[in-house]
Amino acid sequence: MSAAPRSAAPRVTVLAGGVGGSRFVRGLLHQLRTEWPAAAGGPEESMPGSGTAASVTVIANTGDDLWLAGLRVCPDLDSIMYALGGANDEERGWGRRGESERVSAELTAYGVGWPWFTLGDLDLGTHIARSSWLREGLPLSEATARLCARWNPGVALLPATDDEAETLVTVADEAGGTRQLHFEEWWVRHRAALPALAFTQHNVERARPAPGVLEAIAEADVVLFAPSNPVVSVGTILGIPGIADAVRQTAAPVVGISPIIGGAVVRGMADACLSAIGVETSAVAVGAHYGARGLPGAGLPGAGLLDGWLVDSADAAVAASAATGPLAGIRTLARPLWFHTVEETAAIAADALALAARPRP
Ligand code: FO1
Repeated sequence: MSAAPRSAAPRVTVLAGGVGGSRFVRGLLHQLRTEWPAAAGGPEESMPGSGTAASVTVIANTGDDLWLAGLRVCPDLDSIMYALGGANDEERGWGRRGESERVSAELTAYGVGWPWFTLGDLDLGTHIARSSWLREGLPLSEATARLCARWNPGVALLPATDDEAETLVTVADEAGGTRQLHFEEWWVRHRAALPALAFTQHNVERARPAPGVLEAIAEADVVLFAPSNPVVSVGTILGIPGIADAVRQTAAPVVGISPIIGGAVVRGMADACLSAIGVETSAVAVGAHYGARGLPGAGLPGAGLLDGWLVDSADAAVAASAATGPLAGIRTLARPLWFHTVEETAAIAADALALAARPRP
């Protein structure tokens, strides 16, 4: 990390999915405000929603996005915006607190939308506002900025791209062939129970990083991969042409936090995604999949991306033994990665920042 003077909080850019990503970023903000209260806009008590942007930029996955009932729905952007703006439904991890579903029932009565994908009444306000701005010709990044002007998430929230590059899941069909589903149908309707044969990002070759994304990576003091799904969240962000190379080329150290603990996913169904791309569900395998920066990447095409990799204490021994093998070139740190409270998450973020600050060998 370039020697950010003690008075200034480091500029941190996080690649994140929705639910796990927003919980991690909340801890990161807590940590930055604790270490740099002046620079980060005062104590957390005034957050969330005080509008004091810390030095954090979140690049959010947009592969889950879809048109539904004529509206553009952006699950990961909204999960992060609501969670950091203090409006999310903590139990579900998505959607709005205190939600109702009167309009959704009407849509179902008309056979509009997906009956198994609930668009809450308050949430619909977000989708209607975003869709109206998109119809005026505004890019998703501008619509997101306008939504955030109300919620004040305390970060710069950027979609990975303004273009539509939706994640499609290839599954076997009944006739011995294959068919493609939108990620949300596979994830919500089928709970990822249909074996995924492949994940593709529709039209991704035409997608470009949204304004500010490449700069946020190039100008960061630290780049972090949140403990989000390495295939359909961090992976789909990296799949937008130009973003992975920006990570490879940034002067900032790049540190990831494993979403896998002791061979089990922390949340969601990352294992169902990892098996589809032939990656074992382990902290070592995911770290090796991202690869060591400057060395030939194991999983992603091209050189690796990571300088550092946080694994849970349960994976300390296996990570240490992998230091000369699959994790060669990546500095690993083993520490508890289960997090339930903001303080626990802040401690993880602190260790990630400390690992980033260690001089490179
Ligand atoms: N997840 C569900 O399990 N069931 C739902 O009905 C559902 C609706 C929904 C509506 C808007 C939105 O932004 C997210 C929604 N989600 C729902 C969550 C969504 O599947 C996840 O947030 C991500 O796409 C997966 O990380």
